[in-house]
Formats: sequence, C-alpha cells, structure tokens
Amino acid sequence: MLFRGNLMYVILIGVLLLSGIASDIQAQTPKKAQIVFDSIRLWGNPAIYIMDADGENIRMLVEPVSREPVWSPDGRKIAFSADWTGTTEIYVVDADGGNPRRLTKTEHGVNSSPAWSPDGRKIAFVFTSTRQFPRNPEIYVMDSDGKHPRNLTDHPANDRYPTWSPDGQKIAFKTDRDGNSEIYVIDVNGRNLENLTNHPSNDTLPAWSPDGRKIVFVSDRDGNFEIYLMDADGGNVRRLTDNPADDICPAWSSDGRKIVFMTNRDGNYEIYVMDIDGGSLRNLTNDPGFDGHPSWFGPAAFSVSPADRWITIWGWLKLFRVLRR
Ligand SMILES: [Ca+2]
Ligand SMILES: [Ca+2]
Ligand SMILES: [Ca+2]
Ligand SMILES: [Ca+2]
Repeated sequence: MLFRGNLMYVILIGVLLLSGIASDIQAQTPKKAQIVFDSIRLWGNPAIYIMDADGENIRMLVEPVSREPVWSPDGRKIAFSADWTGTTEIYVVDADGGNPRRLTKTEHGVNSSPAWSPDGRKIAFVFTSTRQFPRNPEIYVMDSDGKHPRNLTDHPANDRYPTWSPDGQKIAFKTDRDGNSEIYVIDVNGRNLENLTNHPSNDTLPAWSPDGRKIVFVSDRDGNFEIYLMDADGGNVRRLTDNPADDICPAWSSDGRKIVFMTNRDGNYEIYVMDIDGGSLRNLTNDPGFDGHPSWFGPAAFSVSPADRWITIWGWLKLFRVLRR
C-alpha cells in the first residue's frame, strides 16, 4: 500500500514536471515558422516586427529604434541592434520580445549586423569606431552574453555582414580590401583567409546555407543588385532574381528550401520569399513603409528541446525503476 502510494506520487510529479517543461518550451519557441524583420510602418523609425512565414499575423515585437533582428539557432532569442542609449548597440530579447539585455557598450562607435554561431554560444557583429577616419568597420566575435569581444578581421578595409558556417568553424563576410566588395571566408581563429567571389563588381551580404554547402549573396555584376547562389567554395555561381530593382539581404529558411529577402521592386522595400532556384516568388509584406532585414526560424529544424525532453523522460523512467526495486 505504501509502495503504491509512492508510485502514484512519483507518476503525478513526473506528469506535472513534463507538462510544465512542455509548456515552457512552447512559451519560449515559436510553434510554426516565423520571420522577424524591421519596419518603419508604425513609428517612422525602424522597429522589430514578427510574422508567420506566410506573411500573416504581423505584430511589433521590439520598440523603436531597433533593427537587423536575427533568431538564435534554438528560436528562444532574437539579437538585434538598437539606438536606445545614444549609441547603436547589440541587444538580445526573448522570442516574445521580453527581457531585453544589452551586450555591447560603446562610447564612440556603432555596433551592427549581429550573427549567432550555430551553437548559440557566440555572436559575430560589426563594430565601426566613429573616432577613426576613414571609417574602419571590423568584424568582432563575442560570447552570447557580450563577454570577451575580439577583433576577427583587424584590417583597414570595410569588413561587414558576417555569417557563420553551420559547423561553426568559419565566417564569411564582405570586404573591399582588394579594391571592390568581395565575399571572403576566414576561420573563426583568424586563419585561412580566402576570396570566394573574385569579381570586379560589388559582391556583398552573404548568408551560409543550413547544410553548409552553399552561400547566397548579393551582387551588381549584371547591372543592378540581384541575389546569387554559389557553392561554399565560390564555384557554380547562378543568379536567382531578375529585376531592375535592388534585391538584397537574403536569408535562408531553417530547412534550407527557401530564401527570404528584401526588394524595392514595388516602389518601397518589401519582404519576398522564393525557392532556392528563384521560383515560387511571393510578396510577404505590403506596406508603404520600409520592410527589411528578414530572419527566419522554423521549429522543424529545431532539435535541442525535444532531445532535452527525452532526456528528462529517460531520467524519470530511471527514477521510476530505482523506486520499484
Ligand atoms: Ca576593417
Ligand atoms: Ca567583387
Ligand atoms: Ca535586381
Ligand atoms: Ca514596405
């Protein structure tokens, strides 16, 4: 009788804990694919908005002036840059827009373009000192709590727009150190710098594919800014867009099947999505104000929390077996 009472107690506590963990996960990560972006639609200044990946349910997530939002790899946080203290700093909020934390603190400079490492432990970003002229944007890497920032590029050229390889070993970025904008790649330890584009036009805004095989980027090599796809070694370049407007800021869907980007082909910037062959083009926003800098999170690609849950269940099963002995 005593044993049965204990068993019921253990099962009850287990169910309560598991349901609590499940609801905690639901509260912290989106249930379906979401896109965060910045827009001036309400305030005249950029603020961060969120919408379903089909363009529905647009609502403001972070107050102005905030821009360049990027999902953390687990979908629980969003990093962005904001002008809330007189300087442009990198911040992080929870996925529901709450609990803002400032990661950088600068007196004479601008921090921009945050990019999460694939394990979520580091953030690359661009720091541009306003004391130096000509300006010298550099790519820095810091811990995701803002500690230990270090200069990765350390070169007088204009170095911007970092994107991590999915194995966390490399960072691709834009630099004009050879006289025009190129996409370079560098190991996270600062070694093995390599020019991937090698083209006289402006090549910029790289985004590494989730499978690590491709890099999408922007180039004006055909007369205006279009979106291109290349292999991660720089080979096999092909154009995805074909429109006289600026097509820029591409980002991957979490499953690697779509590319979301911004374009002013309708007279002002809107967010569009397309397949990775350029097909199935679709307009997701439709507002006279600026809409840009999209970042996609899809829970289908998210594996950490289900694993945590199974570990928890396994832990309870083991406890259950111990108590039965
Ligand atoms: Ca530089
Ligand atoms: Ca170039
Ligand atoms: Ca174009
Ligand atoms: Ca718009």
